[in-house]
Amino acid sequence: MINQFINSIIDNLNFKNGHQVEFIQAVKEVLSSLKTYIQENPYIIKSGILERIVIPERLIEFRVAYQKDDTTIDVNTGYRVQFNSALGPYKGGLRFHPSVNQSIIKFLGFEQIFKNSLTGLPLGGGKGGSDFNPKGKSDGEIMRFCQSFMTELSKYIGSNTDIPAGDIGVGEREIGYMFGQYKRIKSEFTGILTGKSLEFGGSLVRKQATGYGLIYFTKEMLENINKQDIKDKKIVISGSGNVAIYAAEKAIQLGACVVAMSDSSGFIYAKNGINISYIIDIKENHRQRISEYINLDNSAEFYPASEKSIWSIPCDIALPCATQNELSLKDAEILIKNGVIAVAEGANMPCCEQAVHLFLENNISFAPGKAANAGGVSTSGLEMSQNSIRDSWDFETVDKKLESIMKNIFKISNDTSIKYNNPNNLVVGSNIAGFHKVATAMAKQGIL
Ligand code: NDP
Ligand code: 2IT
Repeated sequence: MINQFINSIIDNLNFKNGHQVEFIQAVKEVLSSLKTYIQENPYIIKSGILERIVIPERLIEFRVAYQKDDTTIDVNTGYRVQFNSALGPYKGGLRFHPSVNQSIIKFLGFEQIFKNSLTGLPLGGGKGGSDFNPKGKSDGEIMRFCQSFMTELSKYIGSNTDIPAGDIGVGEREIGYMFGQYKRIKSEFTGILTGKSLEFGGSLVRKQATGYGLIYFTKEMLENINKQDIKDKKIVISGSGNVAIYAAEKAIQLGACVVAMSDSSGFIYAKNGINISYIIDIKENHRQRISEYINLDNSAEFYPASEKSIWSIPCDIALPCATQNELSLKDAEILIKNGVIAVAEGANMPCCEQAVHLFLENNISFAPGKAANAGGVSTSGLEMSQNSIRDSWDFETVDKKLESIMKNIFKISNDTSIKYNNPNNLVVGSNIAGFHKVATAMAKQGIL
């Protein structure tokens, strides 16, 4: 009966949005965790919670044009999905990547609802971005794109309405240009974006937050489930952007050894451990490709993406921190064969559905993204608090709050997995825990 009900919601989505494969993948993953919860809570069906929660409150799509340095015109599509505001103003990042479309934005926005709920902060779920490709663009082109994007987006956001932040292709530089344009249009200096520079309302630790939070969560999971320490563990991290870099930095601080990192061109393998300051220099200071690393450390090797998968490198812990569906069933089989004991998602939905099932079947500790990578948005919430009270907290204060939020997310996900007869299954635990608060709030706010 419950199965049939859930299937009918997914069938209906497939009928309307069958081409939005990432969105449907994300919805299926959440809904299939909720069976026992729905059985015990008839209000879910009575209040039409599932039928409503899978439809965004609003989806905005707009044209973003700007002039390139060579005077030609580059035309892109911009998006903002305002998915669910039951718990607070819409909150979630902006992604600039050529693969961005409605499906990607809706899957990210849907995930964000439950992630933000898990943080315990008053944040609704949203996401946005553009199919704009920042690679190879000059600083002037990036600025003009960001200004054009914000000219339109400014109509729909506000510090009590919707507060975007960064994601793939959007970091401190882009947030700065967008903040400047918003301020210029509205004559208003408010915290409408998070991830700002420290000089104008940014929070200490926001840059490090997703990566550090991922490691705080992984440490907690290892200690509680595996009864092991992160120290001396061999770690493979995909990506070399914001999340990957600071996950590596914190893991190394805690005595782990990060042996491989990647970008879309391939991966580097340094069997005695990567020197993260070289990666920061290559990626943050020079915006270069990861293969540059072998010029700084001649014991390291580079493998092009077309030749070998980063997941073929044996490790104790795998941290996919690049993009959705980057870790396939085949990759999962190889990781398990090579003795992996834990996998934690720094990216959003990086492990394909079958890979997740295989990890769970093989009792590999698995931390789903909406729990494990929630440190970024949590610290965005802390940035909003500081902006509201016109104050700024020191590094240690914010870092301690982040660590305590991550420990709490682990605890509620783990406790919920036990309560719903799926001990150690943090997919079920985090989905039910995140869903419970949003669904209860929706029911109490009436049929909207
Ligand atoms: P960045 O843009 O800083 O870095 C992205 C990294 O992933 C780069 O190394 C990039 O390589 C690689 N990558 C991106 N797309 C692809 C692709 N299609 N194939 C292969 N490699 C790819 O982004 P972030 O580090 O901020 O984000 C990484 C992931 O973490 C995303 O899934 C994001 O949604 C998620 N996330 C981010 C948070 C944040 O606070 N920033 C918070 C929570 C989750 P290349 O440069 O070659 O493209
Ligand atoms: O996926 C995410 O949680 C983010 N990109 C961060 C969102 C935020 O609002 O800080």
